[in-house]
Amino acid sequence: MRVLILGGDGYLGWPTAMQLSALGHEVTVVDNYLRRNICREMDVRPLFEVPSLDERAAIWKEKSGKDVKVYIGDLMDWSFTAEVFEKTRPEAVIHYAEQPSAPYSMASRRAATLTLKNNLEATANAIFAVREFARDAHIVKIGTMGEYGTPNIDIEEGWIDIEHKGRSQKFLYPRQASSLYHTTKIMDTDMLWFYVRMWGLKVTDLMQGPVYGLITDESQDDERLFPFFNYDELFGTVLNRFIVQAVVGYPLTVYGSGGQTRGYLNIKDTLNCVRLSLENPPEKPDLRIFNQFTETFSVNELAEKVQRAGKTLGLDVEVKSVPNPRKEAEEHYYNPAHTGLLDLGLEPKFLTDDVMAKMMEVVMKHKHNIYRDSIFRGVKWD
Ligand code: USQ
Repeated sequence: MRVLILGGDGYLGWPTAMQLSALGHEVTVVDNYLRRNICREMDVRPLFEVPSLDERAAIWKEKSGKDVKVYIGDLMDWSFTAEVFEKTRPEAVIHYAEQPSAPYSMASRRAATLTLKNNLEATANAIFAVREFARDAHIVKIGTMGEYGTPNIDIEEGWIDIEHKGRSQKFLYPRQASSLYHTTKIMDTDMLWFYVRMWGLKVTDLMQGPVYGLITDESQDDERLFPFFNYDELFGTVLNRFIVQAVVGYPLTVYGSGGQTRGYLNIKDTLNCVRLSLENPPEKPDLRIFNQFTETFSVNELAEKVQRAGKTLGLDVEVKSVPNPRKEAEEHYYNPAHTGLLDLGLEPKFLTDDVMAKMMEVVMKHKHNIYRDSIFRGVKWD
């Protein structure tokens, strides 16, 4: 299949590109290095330097004999987007090309408008380009579980049947996010649903929880192919942060009372969820939604697990509650459905002590790079 990956430089984009290329798909990646540039601007650094996309494609070619085609440019620029789609004529488009940090989106007016513009315009241009150059392409979009927020009722998989005054209809499940970044993902979902109704697109919107992990099958024997791994407050997801904090002896930063519960998944499962969605496209025009996570944990549970795994490596891990910089419920009901991807054949890789210890071992090798000042900045939501 000709697959176009938007946002191919990121934490998930590059590992996805390698996996699909290894499976024999014809892969093209696009990126404008937005995440790298914001990291530089905000003085936060990935755990290890990551070669440019062109360099990584060359390393991958050397290892696998397979080509990954690279375009560097901005998807907010229509002429660039049109050129990429016209030359590629993708059969599937995987859309990761968004500013992915909730704290960054709340850091300033400039960061907020950048997030709004980038995320919505990239999505709109991708939709327009599919219509013009790849009419039958299946769009696989990364949304977020954060679109739903933490309602006091069970979370369904994207849709809910509403009965009202004796009549009923299926609607998008109610959404109420707790950051501007998450709100842009709600807007993306709405926009996709609108164009599914208008133009008959085929879309899979993956409501993904926070991802953890470092190594995927294609990068395990070559660190130059590792993903862009953040552990700072802005771009690091909580478990990745805790693993790095454990290694460098920084007390685990549990925000507030630590009862915040989310659905988590291993980066290897992200790749498999995306692959399964790709291999099983909707048969007719549709907005198909899957909740993409494998296990739910509270922040306190994660901290305890990291503390225990650290012990097996001789690390004395301290856990410390810090005043929560975010506005979010710290104690809440959380029961989201997640059967769609399991039904497609997902075999989850659960969070074991061994998985965490292996991550810690890799992080230890790069301990000298850890920039302690970036671990907690306290970006306040209000
Ligand atoms: N948290 C802490 N301590 C920390 C960092 C985070 O207690 O040092 C808490 C947060 O307050 C939150 C939970 O851990 O309650 C998860 O935080 P996170 O930073 O791992 O996740 P989040 O900001 O929601 O965003 C991440 C990704 C985002 C993705 C989202 C999925 O950055 O791109 O969409 O996870 S979800 O959370 O399900 O919306």
